[in-house]
Amino acid sequence: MSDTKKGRILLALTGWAPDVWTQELAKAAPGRQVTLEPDGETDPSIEYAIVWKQRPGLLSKLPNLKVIFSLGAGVDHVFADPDLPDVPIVRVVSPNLTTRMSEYVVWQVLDHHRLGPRYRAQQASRTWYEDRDQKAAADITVGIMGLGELGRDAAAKLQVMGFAVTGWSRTQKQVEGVTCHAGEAGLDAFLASADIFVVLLPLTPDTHEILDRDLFRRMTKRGPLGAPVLINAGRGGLQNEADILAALDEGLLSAVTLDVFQQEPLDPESPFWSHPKVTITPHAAAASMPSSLIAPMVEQIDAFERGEPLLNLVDHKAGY
Ligand code: NDP
Ligand code: OXD
Repeated sequence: MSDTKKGRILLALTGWAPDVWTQELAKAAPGRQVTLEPDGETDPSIEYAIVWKQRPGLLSKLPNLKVIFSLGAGVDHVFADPDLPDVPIVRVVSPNLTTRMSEYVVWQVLDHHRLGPRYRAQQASRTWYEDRDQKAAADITVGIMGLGELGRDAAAKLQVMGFAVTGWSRTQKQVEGVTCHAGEAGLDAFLASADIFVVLLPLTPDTHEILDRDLFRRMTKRGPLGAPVLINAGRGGLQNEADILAALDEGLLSAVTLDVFQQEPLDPESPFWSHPKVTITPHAAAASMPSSLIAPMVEQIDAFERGEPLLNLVDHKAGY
């Protein structure tokens, strides 16, 4: 039976089927009332909103909204609403998601390091060509853009494989075994430091299309892979897609893996699909899983109602 004294939850999703989420909410919060958008507009009993790409203007109409929970680690989809109310935003920080993201990063770094794209092309053309100039992981430096929850875990796991790791963040960080650079002042040294660049940045006004021709030009071309490899598992809005294609054709980049795109799903006509130097995954690096995300959110709501502080809060000013 639902307890009407407990704040009601609004679930507002775009592009994701709601059933698995409502089922998980029913399991994790049996005593709490849940409304599925588009119902609930202006409902004064709604105190919490759990969202993925909520409809712009929706949240500002809720008179008693206390907290917004993002169903992603990234919150650019929440800030895309120009009428966002000024309430705390909690984002996903989950060991389950972090682990899957690091699996993706290690998989893609190893794939480029161990010439996966070349061997798949050779197989397609039935070509037997043995490369005798094999590098070890220790010969390769991986540069991680974004040393947050995901970047730090990926850095640790890449080091276990033997890679040297450098990193870049907004504010100076200290991460074991990682040469850390920060801010605009540290960007050139960072870009000169690595052979494979892994992007785990949030999309904010400061990082919008940071992956452009100018940045690729500043990356080192002296490493064992020749031109650098780019792996973007952050957000599509971080990348200038025309510049990536031009950089591949000009040899500023040797190969890219893209999990995220400016427009998702990626247009079937996009040149990325058939480019021989491009590996595509469909925003699948680390999916948000109801089974691992909903129970901790409900626990946070219960704790908040007991007067405890919210965890994993987003900085509204920084945008992440
Ligand atoms: P965090 O907020 O924990 O870390 C973000 C990192 O980026 C921090 O190190 C931060 O610096 C750095 N950063 C932010 N702005 C700048 C800037 N202007 N210049 C340099 N560095 C900057 O985020 P997470 O690690 O949890 O997640 C990162 C992103 O990964 C998410 O925002 C999301 O977009 C993406 N993601 C993608 C998924 C997928 O399936 N493809 C799944 C999950 C997340 P500082 O340390 O100084 O704050
Ligand atoms: C996220 C995502 O931000 O899945 O968590 O992209």
